[in-house]
Amino acid sequence: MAEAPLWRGDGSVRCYVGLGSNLDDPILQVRRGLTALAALPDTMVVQPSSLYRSPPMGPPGQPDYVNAVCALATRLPAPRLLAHLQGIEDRHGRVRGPVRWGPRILDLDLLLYGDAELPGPDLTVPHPGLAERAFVLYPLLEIAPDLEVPILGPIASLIRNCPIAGLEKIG
Ligand code: A4P
Ligand code: MG
Repeated sequence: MAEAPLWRGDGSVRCYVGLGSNLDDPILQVRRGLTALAALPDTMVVQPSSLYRSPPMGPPGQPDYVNAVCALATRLPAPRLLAHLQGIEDRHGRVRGPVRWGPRILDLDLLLYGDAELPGPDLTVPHPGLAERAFVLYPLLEIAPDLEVPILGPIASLIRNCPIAGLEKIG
């Protein structure tokens, strides 16, 4: 699908946000997350992906996840954008528990910010683990099949090395 002609030449940055939820009606939570992204200041939604269901990566015994990615055009600097994403998580009732990769109502990760390579730890871009996560790569492929991921290479190559591993498109 052709990208909308948003803010061409005005200094906005194309970035990609990953959304995930496996608590409290995950489909609704991801939809609410997409709505909240559309309301961010100095930012426009370029294209959301379909929603996908996937088995949990991390501790077993938690519900399946619903995931999506969304392309944005933003004039926010990356740290400001991350702060806004964390604000959305908090307003949606996200509780940061002690368990790594434990269940969550809404998780928003900044996957890519233009061509930026940011080493973290408060903000690592490209998002660590992106290349191993089917629930990130397949939705990205859907909305940006020609995407060149900084450091890692073309999305089509990354997909070839990432089994779909139970990921299912749910619309
Ligand atoms: N941080 C650094 N870089 C970034 C970035 N690019 N985007 C820092 C977002 N945050 C970034 O994040 C922990 C810290 O990472 C923050 O302080 C931030 O400054 P968090 O959201 O508080 O905690 P988290 O999400 O539990 O941590 P983590 O390790 O980033 O988890 P992930 O990578 O988000 O994975 N299984 C399926 N099927 N689908 C999923 O979506 N998600 C997770 C969480 C586990 N299993 C999953 C899924
Ligand atoms: Mg996270």
